[in-house]
Amino acid sequence: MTKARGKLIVLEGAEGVGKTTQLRRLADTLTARGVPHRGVREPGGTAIGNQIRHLLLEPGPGFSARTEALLFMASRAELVETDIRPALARGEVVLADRFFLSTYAYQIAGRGLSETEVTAANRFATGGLVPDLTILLRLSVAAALARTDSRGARDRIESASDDFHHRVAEAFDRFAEPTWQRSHPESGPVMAVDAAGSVDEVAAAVLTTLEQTWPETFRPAVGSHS
Ligand code: Z5A
Repeated sequence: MTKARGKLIVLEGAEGVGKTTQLRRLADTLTARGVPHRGVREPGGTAIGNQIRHLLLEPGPGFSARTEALLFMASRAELVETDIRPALARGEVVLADRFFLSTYAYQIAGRGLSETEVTAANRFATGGLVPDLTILLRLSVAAALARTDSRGARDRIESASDDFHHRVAEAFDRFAEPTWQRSHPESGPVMAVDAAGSVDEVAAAVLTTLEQTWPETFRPAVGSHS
Protein backbone atom coordinates (compact mmCIF):
# COMPACT_ATOMS: atom_id res chain seq x y z
CA MET A 1 0.00 0.00 0.00
CA THR A 2 1.34 3.49 -0.86
CA LYS A 3 1.95 5.70 2.13
CA ALA A 4 -0.32 8.78 2.37
CA ARG A 5 1.50 12.00 1.57
CA GLY A 6 2.37 14.04 4.64
CA LYS A 7 1.34 17.64 5.23
CA LEU A 8 3.20 20.87 4.72
CA ILE A 9 2.19 23.29 7.48
CA VAL A 10 3.73 26.76 7.32
CA LEU A 11 3.95 29.30 10.13
CA GLU A 12 3.96 32.84 8.76
CA GLY A 13 3.88 36.41 9.96
CA ALA A 14 6.13 39.41 10.35
CA GLU A 15 9.30 39.25 12.43
CA GLY A 16 8.74 38.84 16.14
CA VAL A 17 5.19 37.44 16.01
CA GLY A 18 6.39 34.16 17.55
CA LYS A 19 6.76 31.74 14.60
CA THR A 20 9.90 30.02 15.84
CA THR A 21 8.57 29.74 19.39
CA GLN A 22 5.30 28.21 18.17
CA LEU A 23 7.02 25.87 15.74
CA ARG A 24 9.06 24.44 18.62
CA ARG A 25 5.97 24.08 20.80
CA LEU A 26 4.07 22.33 18.04
CA ALA A 27 7.00 20.02 17.34
CA ASP A 28 7.09 19.06 21.05
CA THR A 29 3.36 18.30 21.01
CA LEU A 30 3.65 16.19 17.87
CA THR A 31 6.56 14.28 19.41
CA ALA A 32 4.45 13.60 22.52
CA ARG A 33 1.56 12.42 20.32
CA GLY A 34 3.78 10.20 18.17
CA VAL A 35 3.15 12.12 14.94
CA PRO A 36 6.18 11.86 12.60
CA HIS A 37 7.29 15.37 11.74
CA ARG A 38 10.23 17.61 10.99
CA GLY A 39 10.82 21.33 11.33
CA VAL A 40 12.50 23.47 8.66
CA ARG A 41 13.21 27.16 8.41
CA GLU A 42 13.70 29.67 5.61
CA PRO A 43 16.04 30.86 4.46
CA GLY A 44 18.34 27.97 5.35
CA GLY A 45 17.75 24.42 6.50
CA THR A 46 20.29 22.85 4.09
CA ALA A 47 24.06 23.25 3.70
CA ILE A 48 23.73 25.55 0.68
CA GLY A 49 20.65 27.22 2.18
CA ASN A 50 22.60 28.16 5.31
CA GLN A 51 25.27 29.83 3.15
CA ILE A 52 22.54 31.70 1.28
CA ARG A 53 21.00 32.71 4.63
CA HIS A 54 24.31 34.23 5.67
CA LEU A 55 24.53 36.22 2.39
CA LEU A 56 20.96 37.44 2.76
CA LEU A 57 20.83 38.45 6.40
CA GLU A 58 24.34 39.34 7.54
CA PRO A 59 25.86 42.76 6.82
CA GLY A 60 27.89 42.70 3.59
CA PRO A 61 27.80 43.96 0.02
CA GLY A 62 24.35 45.18 -1.04
CA PHE A 63 22.48 43.55 -3.94
CA SER A 64 19.47 44.29 -6.08
CA ALA A 65 15.90 43.33 -5.14
CA ARG A 66 15.85 40.73 -7.95
CA THR A 67 19.04 39.11 -6.65
CA GLU A 68 17.58 39.08 -3.13
CA ALA A 69 14.35 37.41 -4.35
CA LEU A 70 16.26 34.79 -6.34
CA LEU A 71 18.49 33.98 -3.37
CA PHE A 72 15.46 33.38 -1.13
CA MET A 73 13.98 31.14 -3.79
CA ALA A 74 17.26 29.31 -4.41
CA SER A 75 17.35 28.45 -0.72
CA ARG A 76 13.70 27.28 -0.97
CA ALA A 77 14.40 25.19 -4.09
CA GLU A 78 17.14 23.27 -2.28
CA LEU A 79 15.02 22.79 0.85
CA VAL A 80 11.99 21.56 -1.11
CA GLU A 81 13.99 19.16 -3.26
CA THR A 82 16.28 17.65 -0.63
CA ASP A 83 14.20 17.84 2.51
CA ILE A 84 10.51 18.76 2.26
CA ARG A 85 9.45 16.52 -0.64
CA PRO A 86 11.22 13.41 0.73
CA ALA A 87 9.64 14.00 4.16
CA LEU A 88 6.17 14.43 2.64
CA ALA A 89 6.68 11.26 0.62
CA ARG A 90 7.49 9.43 3.89
CA GLY A 91 4.13 10.64 5.22
CA GLU A 92 5.59 13.15 7.70
CA VAL A 93 4.19 16.49 8.81
CA VAL A 94 6.62 19.23 7.78
CA LEU A 95 6.51 22.37 9.93
CA ALA A 96 8.03 25.28 8.01
CA ASP A 97 9.11 28.58 9.56
CA ARG A 98 8.18 30.81 6.55
CA PHE A 99 7.60 29.90 2.87
CA PHE A 100 6.31 31.70 -0.25
CA LEU A 101 4.04 34.14 1.61
CA SER A 102 7.19 35.70 3.07
CA THR A 103 8.52 36.26 -0.45
CA TYR A 104 5.17 37.76 -1.30
CA ALA A 105 5.24 40.10 1.70
CA TYR A 106 8.90 41.17 1.58
CA GLN A 107 9.94 40.98 -2.06
CA ILE A 108 6.64 41.68 -3.91
CA ALA A 109 4.86 44.04 -1.47
CA GLY A 110 7.97 45.33 0.32
CA ARG A 111 10.51 45.66 -2.53
CA GLY A 112 7.90 46.24 -5.27
CA LEU A 113 8.88 43.35 -7.55
CA SER A 114 6.39 42.02 -10.13
CA GLU A 115 3.86 39.60 -8.61
CA THR A 116 3.55 37.67 -11.89
CA GLU A 117 7.29 37.24 -12.33
CA VAL A 118 8.08 36.34 -8.71
CA THR A 119 5.15 33.89 -8.54
CA ALA A 120 6.42 32.18 -11.71
CA ALA A 121 9.95 32.03 -10.29
CA ASN A 122 8.61 30.53 -7.07
CA ARG A 123 6.69 27.89 -9.03
CA PHE A 124 9.97 26.96 -10.72
CA ALA A 125 11.81 26.88 -7.36
CA THR A 126 9.25 24.67 -5.64
CA GLY A 127 8.16 22.56 -8.60
CA GLY A 128 4.64 23.79 -7.81
CA LEU A 129 4.55 22.62 -4.18
CA VAL A 130 1.73 24.40 -2.31
CA PRO A 131 1.40 24.31 1.51
CA ASP A 132 -1.52 22.29 2.87
CA LEU A 133 -2.11 25.07 5.39
CA THR A 134 -0.45 28.29 6.45
CA ILE A 135 -1.05 29.51 9.98
CA LEU A 136 -0.68 33.27 9.92
CA LEU A 137 0.28 34.64 13.34
CA ARG A 138 -1.16 38.12 13.73
CA LEU A 139 0.21 40.73 16.08
CA SER A 140 0.38 44.54 15.99
CA VAL A 141 3.62 45.94 14.57
CA ALA A 142 4.35 47.67 17.90
CA ALA A 143 3.96 44.45 19.92
CA ALA A 144 6.09 42.45 17.46
CA LEU A 145 8.81 45.11 17.50
CA ALA A 146 8.83 45.12 21.29
CA ARG A 147 9.47 41.37 21.17
CA THR A 148 12.31 41.57 18.61
CA ASP A 149 13.96 44.69 20.04
CA SER A 150 14.59 42.86 23.30
CA ARG A 151 16.91 40.70 21.16
CA GLY A 152 19.34 43.49 20.17
CA ALA A 153 20.93 44.10 16.75
CA ARG A 154 18.69 44.00 13.63
CA ASP A 155 19.60 41.94 10.54
CA ARG A 156 19.86 43.35 6.97
CA ILE A 157 16.14 43.03 6.25
CA GLU A 158 14.98 44.12 9.70
CA SER A 159 17.05 47.29 9.16
CA ALA A 160 15.03 48.33 6.06
CA SER A 161 12.91 51.52 6.18
CA ASP A 162 9.67 51.95 8.14
CA ASP A 163 7.79 52.32 4.82
CA PHE A 164 9.08 48.92 3.72
CA HIS A 165 7.91 47.30 6.97
CA HIS A 166 4.56 49.03 6.63
CA ARG A 167 4.03 47.50 3.18
CA VAL A 168 5.09 44.10 4.55
CA ALA A 169 2.63 44.36 7.46
CA GLU A 170 -0.22 45.35 5.11
CA ALA A 171 0.55 42.37 2.90
CA PHE A 172 0.43 39.95 5.85
CA ASP A 173 -2.98 41.42 6.77
CA ARG A 174 -4.29 40.80 3.23
CA PHE A 175 -3.29 37.11 3.29
CA ALA A 176 -6.02 36.38 5.82
CA GLU A 177 -8.77 37.62 3.46
CA PRO A 178 -10.73 34.85 1.66
CA THR A 179 -10.91 36.93 -1.56
CA TRP A 180 -7.13 37.31 -1.57
CA GLN A 181 -6.68 33.57 -1.03
CA ARG A 182 -9.09 32.69 -3.85
CA SER A 183 -7.08 34.80 -6.28
CA HIS A 184 -3.72 33.36 -5.09
CA PRO A 185 -4.04 29.56 -5.24
CA GLU A 186 -0.23 29.20 -5.31
CA SER A 187 -0.24 30.21 -1.62
CA GLY A 188 -2.66 27.52 -0.43
CA PRO A 189 -5.19 28.01 2.39
CA VAL A 190 -4.33 30.49 5.15
CA MET A 191 -5.84 30.61 8.65
CA ALA A 192 -5.11 33.49 10.98
CA VAL A 193 -4.36 32.99 14.68
CA ASP A 194 -4.18 35.86 17.17
CA ALA A 195 -0.58 35.93 18.45
CA ALA A 196 -1.10 38.54 21.18
CA GLY A 197 -1.63 36.09 24.05
CA SER A 198 0.91 34.19 26.11
CA VAL A 199 3.03 31.49 24.47
CA ASP A 200 0.69 28.85 25.97
CA GLU A 201 -2.45 30.59 24.70
CA VAL A 202 -1.11 30.95 21.17
CA ALA A 203 0.13 27.34 21.18
CA ALA A 204 -3.37 26.16 22.19
CA ALA A 205 -4.95 28.21 19.37
CA VAL A 206 -2.49 26.82 16.79
CA LEU A 207 -3.14 23.26 17.94
CA THR A 208 -6.91 23.72 17.90
CA THR A 209 -6.72 24.99 14.31
CA LEU A 210 -4.83 21.87 13.25
CA GLU A 211 -7.01 19.47 15.28
CA GLN A 212 -10.15 20.91 13.72
CA THR A 213 -8.73 20.76 10.20
CA TRP A 214 -7.23 17.24 10.40
CA PRO A 215 -8.52 15.47 13.56
CA GLU A 216 -7.18 12.11 12.35
CA THR A 217 -3.61 13.43 12.30
CA PHE A 218 -3.46 15.94 15.13
CA ARG A 219 -5.89 14.82 17.86
CA PRO A 220 -4.24 12.75 20.60
CA ALA A 221 -4.85 9.03 20.27
CA VAL A 222 -7.42 7.65 22.72
CA GLY A 223 -5.63 6.81 25.99
CA SER A 224 -2.81 9.31 25.34
CA HIS A 225 -2.25 12.06 27.94
CA SER A 226 -0.76 14.77 25.68
N1 Z5A B 1 12.50 36.78 4.24
C1 Z5A B 1 12.24 37.42 3.05
O1 Z5A B 1 12.46 38.63 2.92
N2 Z5A B 1 11.76 36.69 2.02
C2 Z5A B 1 11.54 35.35 2.09
O2 Z5A B 1 11.10 34.73 1.11
C3 Z5A B 1 11.81 34.70 3.35
C4 Z5A B 1 12.29 35.44 4.39
C5 Z5A B 1 11.60 33.22 3.49
C6 Z5A B 1 14.37 35.79 8.08
O3 Z5A B 1 14.73 36.15 9.34
C7 Z5A B 1 14.25 37.10 7.31
O4 Z5A B 1 14.13 36.82 5.93
C8 Z5A B 1 13.00 37.84 7.71
C9 Z5A B 1 12.11 37.79 6.48
C10 Z5A B 1 13.05 37.55 5.37
N3 Z5A B 1 13.39 39.18 7.99
N4 Z5A B 1 12.81 40.11 8.41
N5 Z5A B 1 12.70 41.17 8.75
P1 Z5A B 1 14.87 35.15 10.56
O5 Z5A B 1 14.67 33.76 10.12
O6 Z5A B 1 16.14 35.48 11.25
O7 Z5A B 1 13.81 35.67 11.56
P2 Z5A B 1 12.26 35.82 11.48
O8 Z5A B 1 11.66 34.82 10.56
O9 Z5A B 1 11.95 37.23 11.19
O10 Z5A B 1 11.89 35.36 12.89
P3 Z5A B 1 11.97 36.15 14.23
O11 Z5A B 1 12.31 37.60 14.11
O12 Z5A B 1 12.85 35.36 15.11
O13 Z5A B 1 10.50 36.13 14.69
P4 Z5A B 1 9.56 34.95 15.12
O14 Z5A B 1 10.16 33.62 14.79
O15 Z5A B 1 8.23 35.23 14.58
O16 Z5A B 1 9.52 35.11 16.71
P5 Z5A B 1 10.20 34.26 17.87
O17 Z5A B 1 11.69 34.15 17.62
O18 Z5A B 1 9.47 33.03 18.12
O19 Z5A B 1 9.93 35.24 19.07
C11 Z5A B 1 10.51 36.53 19.12
C12 Z5A B 1 10.69 36.92 20.61
O20 Z5A B 1 9.41 37.03 21.22
C13 Z5A B 1 11.45 35.88 21.43
O21 Z5A B 1 12.19 36.56 22.39
C14 Z5A B 1 10.33 35.06 22.10
O22 Z5A B 1 10.72 34.49 23.32
C15 Z5A B 1 9.27 36.11 22.31
N6 Z5A B 1 7.91 35.58 22.22
C16 Z5A B 1 7.42 34.65 21.35
N7 Z5A B 1 6.11 34.42 21.56
C17 Z5A B 1 5.75 35.22 22.59
C18 Z5A B 1 4.51 35.44 23.27
N8 Z5A B 1 3.39 34.80 22.93
N9 Z5A B 1 4.50 36.35 24.25
C19 Z5A B 1 5.63 37.03 24.60
N10 Z5A B 1 6.84 36.87 24.01
C20 Z5A B 1 6.90 35.98 23.02
